[in-house]
Amino acid sequence: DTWRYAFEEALDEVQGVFAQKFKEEIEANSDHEIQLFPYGTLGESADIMEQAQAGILQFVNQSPGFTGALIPEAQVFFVPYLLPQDPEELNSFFRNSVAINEMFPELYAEQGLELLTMYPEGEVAITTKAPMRSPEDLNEVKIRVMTNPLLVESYRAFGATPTPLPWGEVYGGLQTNLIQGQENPAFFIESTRMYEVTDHITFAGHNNFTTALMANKDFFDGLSEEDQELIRAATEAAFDHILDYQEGLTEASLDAIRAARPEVTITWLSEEERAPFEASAESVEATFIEMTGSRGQEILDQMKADLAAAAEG
Ligand code: 6CS
Repeated sequence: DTWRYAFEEALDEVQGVFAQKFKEEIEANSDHEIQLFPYGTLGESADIMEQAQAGILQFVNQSPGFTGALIPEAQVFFVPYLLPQDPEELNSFFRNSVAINEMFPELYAEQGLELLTMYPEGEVAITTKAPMRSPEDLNEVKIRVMTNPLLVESYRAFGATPTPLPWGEVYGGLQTNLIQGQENPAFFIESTRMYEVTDHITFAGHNNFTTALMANKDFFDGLSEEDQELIRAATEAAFDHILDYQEGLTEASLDAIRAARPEVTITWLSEEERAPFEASAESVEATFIEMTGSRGQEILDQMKADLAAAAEG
């Protein structure tokens, strides 16, 4: 039989590399086949989620940037400066987090989804048409964000005018000046040529892009134990593979951008410059708790405990 698996990126982007490894593992170890649907083949991110919930797709890779509209607690990944940038610490967090491995699966299950794993896709950079070093520089600047209320809130706290849009409208929106900036990891800025329509790439250290692989829960629950184990093992192999794959990816992507368009500036804000952005985290955290109540508080507390454990190594 054939299992359908959709994701939000192209085959040679991080989610695609993950998906190809997953497919390879499933097909090498069983008679099942995986049919991959990259970004655009079945619509936008919101469309593939609907199809997965309806059981038309067996697997879907979607970022909390979009899932946050469905599962409010998943917005916790948009509290700025929560995740560390150190890759070892970050990877250890994703591997061992109780919040991710034990608490989130229950919330996803309520939406008919079996959460298989969450993994990082790289430090997020903000790309803009005008240079940005302070919240004042973002005044009246329309920054496109994924359709996630807390991400909107965090850009408002950064001093910008957040504009939630599906991915498909971003390149054109920048071309026509409907928006003047957006945020994404370096590999995605390079592969989707964001450097053609924005001129300044700024790392504020505020986040790392998180994404998640899910299965339709009725499909997953109906499988034999052997098949469930096969899927868990393939997920683990793809998880390990994607962490290895990302070693040096940000630097290589920035090099490719410099080569493609030398006039683009690439800036890492100093600690001093980051301070006013970091200061906004507290209010965004408070908004997260307002939106999600005690369940959100429990997730946030557990995430902080998981992050502290990852920092200790
Ligand atoms: O910004 C977005 O909408 C997209 N960014 C990434 C890195 N992956 C998929 C998502 O659609």
